[in-house]
Amino acid sequence: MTTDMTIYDWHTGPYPARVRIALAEKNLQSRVKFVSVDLWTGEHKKPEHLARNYSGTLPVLELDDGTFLSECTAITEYLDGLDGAPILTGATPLEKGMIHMMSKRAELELLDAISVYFHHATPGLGPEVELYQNAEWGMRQRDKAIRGMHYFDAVLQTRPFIAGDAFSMADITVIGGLIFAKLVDVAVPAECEALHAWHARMWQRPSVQNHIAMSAPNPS
Ligand code: GTS
Repeated sequence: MTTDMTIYDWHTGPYPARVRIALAEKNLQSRVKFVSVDLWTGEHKKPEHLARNYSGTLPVLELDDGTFLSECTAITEYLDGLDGAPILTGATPLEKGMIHMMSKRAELELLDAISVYFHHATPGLGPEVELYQNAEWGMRQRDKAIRGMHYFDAVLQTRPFIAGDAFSMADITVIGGLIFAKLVDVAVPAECEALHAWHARMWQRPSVQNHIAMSAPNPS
């Protein structure tokens, strides 16, 4: 099958993971060609990538007609709608509202907070890329992420998935948050039992397993 989409990303990145997992859930991988943009050398801040995405982040989806889509939520919406049978972003207005609310909350309270911690309170991507760092702000965001974990634990005590009774984009966003948390050694508190149980279930999903296998460091 010929590809009709290109994804610019970095294979171990937690945000790219969101789109890779969505692609696998939708069984669309064979339509996509992947192009690596090296975060560790700051390739994502160079003019060539800024022309794809003003914000200078990954991932970016390029369509065959040259249209660029960035932001994981927007890319997931697009992919989910491709076959007219959305399974990740909701079918009814209420499902859509809940999924977007919970996915945004997962960004604000967990994934983006961990990202700020990484960029501000650790060496991040190194001095060439991290031109401004504020360690105190980074540590506050780490605390925020841990509070977020407690919040999602409370949510999962009441329902099987982050936005309701079915797996959705909101679960994928929390998965991205926990992938990032693991990379930077921020552990899920032991008392968050519902979050731990959900995490174990999510890591059994073929889409997540596949991503983890693909993003494992090269043994050589
Ligand atoms: N809101 C954006 C989205 O949802 O796509 C955030 C994207 C983002 O921060 N991507 C990371 C990035 O480009 C990629 S990764 O950290 O997950 O690998 N970071 C580089 C930087 O300099 O911010």
